[in-house]
Amino acid sequence: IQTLSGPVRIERLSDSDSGIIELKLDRPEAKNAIGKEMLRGLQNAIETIGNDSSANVVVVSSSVPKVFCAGADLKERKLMSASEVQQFVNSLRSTFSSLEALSVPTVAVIEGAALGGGLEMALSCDLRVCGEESTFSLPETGLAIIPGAGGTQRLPRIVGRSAAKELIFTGRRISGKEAVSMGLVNYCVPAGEAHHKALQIARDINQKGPLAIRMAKQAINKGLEVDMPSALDAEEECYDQLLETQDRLEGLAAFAEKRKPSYLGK
Ligand code: CO8
Repeated sequence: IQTLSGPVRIERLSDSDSGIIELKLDRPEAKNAIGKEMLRGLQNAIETIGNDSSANVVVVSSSVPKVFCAGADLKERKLMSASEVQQFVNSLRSTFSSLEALSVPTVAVIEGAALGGGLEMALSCDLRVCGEESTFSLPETGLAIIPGAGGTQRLPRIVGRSAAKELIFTGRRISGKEAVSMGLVNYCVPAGEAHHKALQIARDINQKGPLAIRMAKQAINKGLEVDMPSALDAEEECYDQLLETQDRLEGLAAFAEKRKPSYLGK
């Protein structure tokens, strides 16, 4: 896999972890704030991962200590006209939607601050793991805007409308412990251990039938957007796509032979 450099890097792990891709935010001077260059980096990284059929799971993290992402680059934004802001935010929206739409699971690792657009990026991932010293907030209303890169829609779908409204109306910063108690993150672990925990989860996912994981993600995501009968149809369609796969037969053979399955993704 191509290793992208600049404020966004991607790296593939090796050997038995080779289906795991790391996407790392690395703009220390601005606490990973998302400006134009960072946005381009994210777009390239997501496109590269989307075109890589051997990727099975993506871990999204920060290389900068004590911060996941400080949100939109407020210094760059101050210099933009309203139409430039609109264009930028539109690109940010579609970038987060492409992240969400990756066919493979994504796990965000939060150690430190996940604020504004930074939290919206984490909300576009499938799972979130944080360190205890993390803080989460959507401070946009304090800046006289609203979370406009998916925050008003993805947050209530994850934590429920009441909790989401309180966080968005007040901009309150919450801790990792509170985040896990409201279901905003899947796990809150001691500070510094979130990446390790996310890798454990990624390894578990990477052992499973790769096509099954893709179909499970697709069935869940499609189903949540539609009524129940259509959702069950979506599940059936995804299930049916696995019936003719070699991996399904391998799963049955491995069970009968009491060994670990060896999946090929076909
Ligand atoms: N943009 C630009 N620069 C930033 C940002 C940012 N969001 N955040 C931090 N920086 C810069 C600081 O200005 C500082 O630069 P300098 O050294 O030149 O003074 C440098 O990063 C280090 O920052 P701190 O000294 O503040 O570092 P700390 O470790 O003390 O604190 C924090 C780190 C907690 C991240 C703190 O910097 C902070 O609170 N930042 C502001 C975060 C914020 O308010 N983000 C929300 C932005 S709004 C948003 O994301 C909306 C996006 C949705 C798009 C849709 C809109 C319609």
